[in-house]
Order: sequence, then C-alpha cells, then structure tokens
Amino acid sequence: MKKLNVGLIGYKFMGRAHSNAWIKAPLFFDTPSKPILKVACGRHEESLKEFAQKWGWEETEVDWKKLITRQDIDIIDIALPQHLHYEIAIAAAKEGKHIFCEKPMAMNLKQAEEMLKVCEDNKVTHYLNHNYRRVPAIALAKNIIESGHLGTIFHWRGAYLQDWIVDPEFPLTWQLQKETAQAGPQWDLNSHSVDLAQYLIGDIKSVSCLTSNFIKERPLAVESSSGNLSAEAKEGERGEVTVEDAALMMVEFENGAIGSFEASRFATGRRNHNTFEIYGSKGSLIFDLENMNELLFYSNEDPQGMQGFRKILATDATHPYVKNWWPAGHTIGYEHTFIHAVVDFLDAIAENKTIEPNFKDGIKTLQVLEAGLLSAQTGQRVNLKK
Ligand code: SOE
Repeated sequence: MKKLNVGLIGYKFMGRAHSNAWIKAPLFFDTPSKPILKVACGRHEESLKEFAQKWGWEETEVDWKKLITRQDIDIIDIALPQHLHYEIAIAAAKEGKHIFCEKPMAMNLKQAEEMLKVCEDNKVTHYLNHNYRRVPAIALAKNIIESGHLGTIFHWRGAYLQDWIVDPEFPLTWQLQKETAQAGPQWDLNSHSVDLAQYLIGDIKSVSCLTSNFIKERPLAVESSSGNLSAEAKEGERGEVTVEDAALMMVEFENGAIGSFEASRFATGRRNHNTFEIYGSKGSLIFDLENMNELLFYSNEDPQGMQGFRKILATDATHPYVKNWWPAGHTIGYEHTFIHAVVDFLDAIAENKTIEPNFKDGIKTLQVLEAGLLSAQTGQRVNLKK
C-alpha cells in the first residue's frame, strides 16, 4: 500500500485528536494509502518529545520551516491556533504539501482568500477540519434534507454553548486575545455552527449580530499551560480580555430561510453543548452533540395520530461512516469524527478530487463571521458581498 508521510504541527488538544485519527483511519477503513506518523513539530522540545514517543511519531522538529521543506513529507497537518494557520498553510502549499488544517481557518477573510489561492495555484488538497460534518447523525441529516423529507426549510436554530471561562480567575489564554484568536466564540464556536448551517441549508446572505464581554480583565496565563481549555494563572499579573465572551447572530439564507446562532463561553453548566434544530414544511430535525449518535426526525407525512419526533439511532451499517465500526447500537464518539475526516482526506488525495469542507468553504464561513463582528460594532444588519 502507498505510504504518505505526515508532518503534524501542534501537539495539544487537536494534536492528540489528529494523531489518533492518523493511527486509526487505516485500521478501521480501507484507505487508499497508509499515513505514516513521520514528524511531530512544536516549540517546547521536552514536552514535544514526550508526546511523540507516546503517540508513535518517528521524529520531532522544533522549527516548522524545516519540516515544511523536507522532501519526504507529503501532508502537513496544522493543529494550531488560528493566528498561525496563514503563514504555515501558504508555505506548505508552495512546497506542494497537502494540507489538513484546523478551524477556524484564519484570522480574517483576506488571509483565507490568499490561502485558497496558493493551494489552488499549487494544486494541493486542502481540508478544513469542521469535524462535526462527519458525525454520522449529521451526515444523515444532510441525506434526509437532500432527499426532500423536510420540504421547504423555514428555520435554522443553532446554539453552541460552553462554560469554561465563567470563573473570572480563569487566566487570559490565547483564546481570549485578539492578536491570537481574532474573536471569541464567534470564531471558535459559531464557525462550526455556520459551517453546518451552510452545509445543511444553504448560503447565508445577511447577518445581524450582538456580542458581549462579561469579564474585562483576567490573570495572565502561564505560557506553557495555555494551549488547552484548562490553564494555570500567573501570580499577580493581569491583562485585558480583547475578544467577546458571547455572540448572538440572526441571519437570512439565500433560499428564504431564517436562522439564529447562539455562541457563548458563559453558559454555566454547558460544557460543550452543540445543538441545532431545522424546521421545514414537511418535517424537522434536531441534533444535540451530547447525544451525538441520535437524530430526532419529525415528519408530517406520518399518519395522523402517530406523528411525533422519532429518535433515529444513527449506528446502523446503512448510516454514513458506520459500517466500518461496531455492530448496530454500539455507539461511537467525538474522536471518530476526526478519523472519518482523515479517511475522506486520504481518498481525496488518491483520487485527486476535492474534499469538503475545504478552504473555499472556510472563506464562506469567515464572510459570515466577519459580517457578524461588523454588525455587532455598527449596530446595523450587514449584507454579504457576493
Ligand atoms: C474549544 O472551545 C473547542 O475545543 C473548539 O475549539 C472546538 O473546535 C470544539 O469542537 C470544541 O470546543
């Protein structure tokens, strides 16, 4: 079987999720090639080496520029915060590497457009990891909508709620600073929801948005501890929070549907509550990541008196991605979405075809997110430029 050498940059939360996916994909699926965990790259040599040894990366490298120019590397996996995507993606594409990139795609639309152009000019495969598209229940939702079971869609109602910074003493990590994150949950969480909404319903054409910042100052974070959603605070020193803590958007879709998006890191008790509801003329769907193997489906074509939301357990071999896993009812989890992404990415490289979401989709998402921030600043509804 053909082997493809992977260079992973970043080795925290996403680095672990991606490493697991590179390992498991060829074990459970008939992938056209075998990814080799060749080089793990990161800034802190000691912890990087520990990580590489644990996950089976053959080598380590502290300079991403050296990694990217290596002739033996086929794929660059960018598992880093968004402020580092642009420079690395551009350099990797120029070296002809295929790119597997974490979301949100970039700091702004301008960077994203350039990233796409360089990938297209160099004919490399580019994938943007909005992993939730590859939850089997969500891929099933797409099939149900495409086969017309919801009829005309009227409403999208999305909410992505977390609570990891409710404590005012939670330190000022990179996610809470504009220079490294660009925005707060508008980028981190609404990027996922907007990606799903445009995938499932269609393009968004206008946006109204309200943002809020509840805690203005926080203790600085100990640098080496700030890559995860938990972090250690430095004694005494404090800094300003420069991104929003919550973002609420209302949108119009091109096809006439309207939608709402709630994204917050201040929803006390909600650890990673990612939900959507879609209402159409013939039926409706409800998804909740906390019950990610299930999809609720209502059809008004069911007989009178027997109508109601039915719970589809998306674990049958007929459901997307499931046949390579366990017998029906033996559920799967968050990490599987990354494995599915790797499987599709390897297929796309082998067949020289595009995979979605890619940098084009990332641009469409950023258009909505940027319009949202502009709307929040000006208090005006913003129409997207087409
Ligand atoms: C942190 O808020 C985070 O890890 C996001 O960055 C991910 O994309 C999301 O899937 C879970 O929450």
